[in-house]
Amino acid sequence: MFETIKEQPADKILMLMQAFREDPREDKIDLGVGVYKDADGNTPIMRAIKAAEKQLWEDEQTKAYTGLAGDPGFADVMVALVLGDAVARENVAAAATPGGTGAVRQAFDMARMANPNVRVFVSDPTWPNHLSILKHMGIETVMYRYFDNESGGVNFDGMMADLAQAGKGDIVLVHGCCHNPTGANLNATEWKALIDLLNKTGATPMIDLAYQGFGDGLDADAQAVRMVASSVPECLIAASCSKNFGIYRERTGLLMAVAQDGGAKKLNQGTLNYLNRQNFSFPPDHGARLVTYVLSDDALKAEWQAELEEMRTGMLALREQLAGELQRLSGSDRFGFLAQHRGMFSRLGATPEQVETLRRDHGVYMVGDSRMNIAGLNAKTVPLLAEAIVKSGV
Ligand code: PLP
Ligand code: TYF
Repeated sequence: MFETIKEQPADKILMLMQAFREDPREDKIDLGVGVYKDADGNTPIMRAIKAAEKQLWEDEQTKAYTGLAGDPGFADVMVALVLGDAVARENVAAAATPGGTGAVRQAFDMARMANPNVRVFVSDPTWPNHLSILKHMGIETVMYRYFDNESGGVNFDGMMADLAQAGKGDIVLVHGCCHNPTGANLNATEWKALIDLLNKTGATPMIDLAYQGFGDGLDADAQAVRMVASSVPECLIAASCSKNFGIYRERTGLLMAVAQDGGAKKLNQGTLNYLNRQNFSFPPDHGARLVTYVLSDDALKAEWQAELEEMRTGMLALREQLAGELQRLSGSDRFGFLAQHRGMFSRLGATPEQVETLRRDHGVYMVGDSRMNIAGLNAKTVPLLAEAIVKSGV
């Protein structure tokens, strides 16, 4: 029977990872998959996580099942980290999920339970997995204009015009900060205007928050999410702990359903529990427990924040250096957007042919749409990349 299944397209980002590994060149540069790397190209276990693991090994007495929504302590610390005091805790239903991806998937599921004909509006471009999960689920997807290739910023007027077409029963998916794949984000005024539009149309926002702490800081990166959650009647938030806690393979995420009507929490919590049960029963616990340890202990939390800040400011410095080198070599300011972008990624704006030239002639691996993982650079490779970019005619 299996032969009736069509071959599925491979994940382009993961294919690129494989191609990089197989390239024998010593001076190759990996700007592919979105994993943080230090100046030596390593993805270390964060200090606070290592300490929490040691403590957990000492403390943990059982590995019996948790609840369907995971450990309630995890939901509490994560709701506080993401939402601060923008929304009353009793208005937030939350369930642990396998990574941010699990939260995204369950959010789509919940939206479809609410409206079998739901349309999901996604930015053009967006994280490819958004599109592939929606396609797999058979959910109608509508692209809204987002990235402006000319300026390297957001085409906000286009975005607003397209989102005016969304209505009640539709989902508008936005990236809470550090847009993947472009690095271009809305400013506070634009967020405010977007919220007004959502309230006017009645469409429900869904916020994917996978990089809190990688852009302008932990609180600054949550500002938009908090503004949205406190200003619309309902929203969904899919938070990932993979990047900001460096626990990618532990599969740690949280799906939140926020409703201004506190009475809705019981129903929403039941829905989130139900969805977990249909898909995998109990969510993974190890990563969630590490996050709970770190966020519940002042010393561990301070250590984690300090290391996250080192990572964040390191990426910002690389952005500045790259924009500066490119200005020097190209004699123009047209790459200035690289310093304005936030998070791990920037879309360079190169053609597929130029991306291929960069790979073939210079050993520079970026995703086909010219997305670069800034954390794949260090102070020594930035000038090499800048030279390769200019030589490739970008
Ligand atoms: N959403 C976006 C936009 C991402 O870039 C990622 C990245 O890894 C995720 C969600 C979820 O990641 P994970 O499932 O590893 O937590
Ligand atoms: O966009 C990225 O590179 C990260 C990591 O199927 C990732 O979000 C890449 C591909 C994938 C899952 C995660």
